[in-house]
Amino acid sequence: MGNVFSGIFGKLWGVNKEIRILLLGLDGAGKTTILYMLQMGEVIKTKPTIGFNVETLKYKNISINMWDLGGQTSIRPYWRCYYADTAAVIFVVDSTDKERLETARDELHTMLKEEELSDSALLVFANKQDQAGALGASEVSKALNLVALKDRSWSIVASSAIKGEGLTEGLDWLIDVIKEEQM
Ligand SMILES: Nc1nc2c(ncn2[C@@H]2O[C@H](COP(=O)(O)OP(=O)(O)O)[C@@H](O)[C@H]2O)c(=O)[nH]1
Ligand SMILES: [Mg+2]
Repeated sequence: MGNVFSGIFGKLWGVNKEIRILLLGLDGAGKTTILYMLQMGEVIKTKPTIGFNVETLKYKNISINMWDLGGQTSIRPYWRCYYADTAAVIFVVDSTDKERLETARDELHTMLKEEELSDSALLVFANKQDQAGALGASEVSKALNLVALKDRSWSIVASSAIKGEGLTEGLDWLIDVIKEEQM
């Protein structure tokens, strides 16, 4: 029986599957730029996000509701209001912002302790790789202490949102993991 059902659902997956992904990270990391680069393929002029932006992206037959939540200190406590039913978190880091990597690490690990995110996959973008002095993905990974993450699929991808580099590579990985884990 299990096989019959998973077979049917497996076929349905590509047809009308809708998933929710959250874009999180400190303010200025590049979340909004990534959202609109993925959706429209172009760089838009961003303003600090107060509240959130949400866009629906069609990607590989899947409808992704991508929520870009404001990252300022004062609004970070509200991130948790959006955690339910989240297939994945994309955590964006400004790889040039060395002073705030520790803050980013703390926010990330605090967030991942939430019960509602226990099944969510994690993709980290080590963003702004086009900038001189940007830390590489492995250095950002170390600073965020990603190896400490247990029982979770995670990956880190070097990206430049304004050049559009690394974004689809990251999203490809994420969608494959979500498909595997939810089928
Ligand atoms: N050089 C560079 N600048 C970026 C990149 N991604 C975002 N930015 C810039 O960083 C600033 C903050 O980006 P934004 O998307 O608003 O960050 P958010 O607060 O995380 O939503 C903007 O001036 C963006 O143009 C990137 O990959 N490289
Ligand atoms: Mg923003």
